[in-house]
Amino acid sequence: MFVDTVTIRARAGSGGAGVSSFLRRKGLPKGKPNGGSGGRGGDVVLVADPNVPTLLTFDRHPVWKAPSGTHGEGDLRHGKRGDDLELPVPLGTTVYDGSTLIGDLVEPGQRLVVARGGKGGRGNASFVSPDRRAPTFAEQGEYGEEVEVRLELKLVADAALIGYPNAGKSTLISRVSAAKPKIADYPFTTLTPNLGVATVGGREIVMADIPGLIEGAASGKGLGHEFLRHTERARALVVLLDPSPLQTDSLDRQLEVLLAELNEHDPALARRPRIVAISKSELLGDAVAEVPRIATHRISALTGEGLDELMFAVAEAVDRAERAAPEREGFVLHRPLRDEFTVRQDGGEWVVEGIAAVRAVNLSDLTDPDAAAFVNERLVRSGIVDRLREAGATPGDDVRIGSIVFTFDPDPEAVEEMQ
Ligand SMILES: Nc1nc2c(ncn2[C@@H]2O[C@H](COP(=O)(O)OP(=O)(O)OP(=O)(O)O)[C@@H](O)[C@H]2O)c(=O)[nH]1
Ligand SMILES: [Mg+2]
Repeated sequence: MFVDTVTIRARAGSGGAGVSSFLRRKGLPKGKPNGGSGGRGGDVVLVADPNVPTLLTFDRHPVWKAPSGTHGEGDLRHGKRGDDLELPVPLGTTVYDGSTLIGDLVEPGQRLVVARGGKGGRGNASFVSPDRRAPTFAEQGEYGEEVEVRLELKLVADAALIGYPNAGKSTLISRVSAAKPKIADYPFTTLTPNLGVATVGGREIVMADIPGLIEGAASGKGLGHEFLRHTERARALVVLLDPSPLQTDSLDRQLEVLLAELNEHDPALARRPRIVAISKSELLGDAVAEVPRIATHRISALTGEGLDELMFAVAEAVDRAERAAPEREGFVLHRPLRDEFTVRQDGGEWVVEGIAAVRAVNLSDLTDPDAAAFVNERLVRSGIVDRLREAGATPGDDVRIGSIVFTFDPDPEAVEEMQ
C-alpha cells in the first residue's frame, strides 16, 4: 500500500522532577542541600531514510511518544535524560504545522525535531545562594511539547512519466528498470506511483510512473490531482502520447490536455525540461501526418523500438537540469520557541499562559516561603509582572497560571531591588 499523506501526533518526553534533599551531618543543623536535578525529556525527531518507501507506518500508528526523563535523587544524583524518539520517514517528506511548511527532508539523514522534550527540574542544591543557604524547594520537570503535524510525501525522482491512462507508462518503466508494476488494458491500472531505477550509460536514473492524467486532473478529476505533486520534484518529464485507436483523443489533443494540467497544477512544471514520445509506435503504421512535430521520440515497449534513444535523451535532460540547478537540499525551519507567555483577562481574573509562565511557578512546594519568594522573583524577571501591570492589573487582583491562583501584589521596592 502506498500512503503519501498522514497526520501524526507527537509528544515529546517530559522532564524529570528535581528533588529536595539534605545531607545531615553533625554541626549542620539544617543539613546541606544535595537534591539532584531531573533528566530532560526526549525529543521526537523525523529522520529522512532512503530505506523507507512510504508513510504507511504512520497511517497505522499516528501517535508517537518519546520517553520522559527520570527524576533526580539525593546525593546530587541527576536523573537520566529520555532518549530521543527517531522516526524514519521517506526521502521527499514535507512536514506541515497547520499551513506552515516546517521541513522538507530530502537528504538521507536530514533531521527535523517536531516536538521538543521538556527540561528537567532542578534540585534544591541548584537554588543555593548567599541569601538562601538551605532552599527546601525543587523544580518540577517541564511537560514535553505535544504537536500535530501533517506529513506529505513528494517522491524524489529524476524523471516522471506523464500520460493519459493506458498510454503505456507502466509498461515502459517495466522495460527500462526492474520495477514490476501492474499492467493492463484498461485505464487507471496504476493507482499509486511506482519508482524504477534505470541504468543509462553507467548512470542511474530514478523514474516515477504515476497514475494516468485526464482532463481536469489538476482540479481533482480522476487520480491525477493526488499524484500530480509527485511530478513536482522531477528534474525532467517524459510525456507519453498514446496512438492506440482505443484512445479517443488525438495525439495533439493529448499533448494539449497534459500540458494544460501540468500548468494548472504548477506553472513551473510546464516549464520543466520535457521529452515528448509516442508510445506503442508499432501501431502507428504510416500515420505519420498525425504525429505532433514536437514528439521527438517514438517508442514501443512491445518491440523495444526507440527505448535506448529515449533513455539517453532522458539522462541528458536530467544532467542538464542538474547542472543548471544542482542543489536539491531540502530545508528545516528553525523556529523560535512558542510564545514565551501571554496575558489575558478572563472573567474576574488575569490568566497568564505560555512556557515562561509555567516555568515561573513549577516548583514542588509553593507553600514553602522560600519557594514563594523565588516564584515572585521569577515573575518579575520574566517580565510577567510588568506585563500584568501594563495590562491593567492592580494589587489584589487574582492571577491564574495553570492551576495556581495567587493575588497580584507587586511590591515596588522588592521589584526595584531585583532589577
Ligand atoms: N501495442 C502495444 N501495446 C502496449 C505497448 N505498451 C503498452 N501497451 C499496452 O497498453 C495497455 C496499457 O499499458 P499500461 O502500461 O498499463 O498503461 P499505463 O499508462 O500505465 O496505464 P494506467 O496505469 O492506467 O495509467 C496494456 O494493455 C499494455 O499491454 C506497446 O508498446 N505496444
Ligand atoms: Mg500504469
